[in-house]
Parts: sequence; structure tokens; C-alpha cells
Amino acid sequence: MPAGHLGPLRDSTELLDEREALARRLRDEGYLFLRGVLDLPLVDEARSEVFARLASVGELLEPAELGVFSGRSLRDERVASRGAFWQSVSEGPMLRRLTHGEAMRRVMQRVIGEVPRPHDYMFLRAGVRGRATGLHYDYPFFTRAHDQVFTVWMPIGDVPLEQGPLFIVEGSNRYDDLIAPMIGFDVARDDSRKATMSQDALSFAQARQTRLLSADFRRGDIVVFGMYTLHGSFQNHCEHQRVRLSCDVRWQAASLPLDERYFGPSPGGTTGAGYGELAGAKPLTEAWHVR
Ligand SMILES: O=C(O)CCC(=O)C(=O)O
Repeated sequence: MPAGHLGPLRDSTELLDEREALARRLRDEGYLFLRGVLDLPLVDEARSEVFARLASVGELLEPAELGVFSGRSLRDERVASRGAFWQSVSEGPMLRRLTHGEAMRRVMQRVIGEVPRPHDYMFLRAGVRGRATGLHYDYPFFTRAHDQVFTVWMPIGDVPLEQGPLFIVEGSNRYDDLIAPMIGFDVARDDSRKATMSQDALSFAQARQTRLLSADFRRGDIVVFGMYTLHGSFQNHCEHQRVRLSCDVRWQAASLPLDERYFGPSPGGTTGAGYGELAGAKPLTEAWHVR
């Protein structure tokens, strides 16, 4: 990344007790970067829980807590259903205590200013070397009922830049030329266009003369952003084959209507295929070689 196009996320942790300023920052910048707001031992327990499941299908070297990819997967040999396996990993008790528990609820109550409600369906991501997420807005996935939905992206453990964390495109919440044509776009109902851009993030940032904002994430940090904030993730470049573990969960005011796809004991997810539609349900395989 040329230095001019990479920048730091602005830390808004000190605004957590100032509801108006917090809301203004989210509105103005399209995101909130909040450091150390989660219970750190719980992050460690959630990480161990997920990594133990990946190790059980041969994807991690022992000790599994280090999260080092083994270079192979026995997932399809050992589990009857990819979707059922991924749902059970995504609903692990420690993970859910972290992602849907009291600390998260307190933070989101402050952000939303009302009793918050998280989606039951969540996107757990175990990214091996070479994995990245292309540029997109979350609008086409989550705004069927209304657009007052917020994504919470959370590293589950430290995720330094070399492991390919989330980035936010600075100022993208004011890109009216991209936002206006997106209004009404529902990715599950309109297959004539794609939610993810084909342009790579760096050339996009160069063309727009903007920066990709990210951080060396530490356990306990979160980023909250709205449906009109362009984002993606960098490629995992870790030489030691460490898996980048993170999740993203959507939150809204409990008083607002629900998009039923994402709630209940067996949520269908965006397309209705349940947890089986997620990239996370696929066995881990390295996407490319750094050298
Ligand atoms: O973690 C990633 O790779 C992408 C996350 C994302 O797109 C999201 O949180 O909406």
C-alpha cells in the first residue's frame, strides 16, 4: 500500500459517554472505531472455542490457540453438512457471549440510543493467507426492512495489518454517485448487478484520491458502521500462516421492524440457504501464495 492511501481509523472510544457526539461522529464519518470495549478474557475464550472446532477438522496445527493453518482440511470428510457445522461453530456459547452479550449490548445501546437488538445470524470469518474481502456497501444485504442497521466488525484476538483486517474507505458515506443508484438494491432479489465491486481497493482509492482506513486491531476492539459506508478487508499476508479470525454482526433498534431472514433459531441468511451460504462454511484453503 502506498503510504498516501493508507490511514488510521479515528479512535472514538472517548466519546462513548457522550451520546450526541457519538451519534454525530457516526453520521459524519460513517463509522466508529472503539478500542478495548469488550471483555478480554471472553475474547480469548471465544477464540479458543472457534479454533478448537477448526482443529477438529484438521485445519489448524496444534496448539490450536495459535491459529496456524495446517494447509489442509478434513472438513468435508468429517462433517455431514457444511452449513450445520458452520452454524454450530457460529453459535458456540463463548462466541455468542462475546458477540451478543452484555458488553456489546451496552455499547450498542449508546450508539443507537435505544434498546438494541442484534441479528441472530452472524458472519464468522476465518481468513487464511491470501483471503480478502472486496469493496462493498452493506446496504444491498441488510436494508429490506429499513436502513437503520449497523454492522459491528470485531477481531476475535489481535488482528494486525499483516493479517488483513477490515478497512473503511474514508469519506465513502458521502459518495452520492455510488449511494444514490444503490437505493432499493436488494442483492437477493436482483441478480442483474453485484454488491461487491470488481475494482481493487487500491486503484479505487487512487482514482478517488482517498484513503483506506484501518488499524493494527487488538482484542476487545470493534468498528461500528452504517449501511452507507464502503469497506472491505486487506489480504492476509501473514508469513506464519496465522488465520485471521473476526466476525460481523448487524444491530438495530429493537423497536424497528425485523428482516426475518436474519432472526430466529434457523435463520435463512441473505439468500435463504442458512449458514451454508457463507464463505466461512467452506473448508479452509489457501487462496494464493505470497511468494
Ligand atoms: O471481515 C471481512 O473480511 C469483511 C467484513 C465485512 O464486509 C463486513 O463486516 O461487512
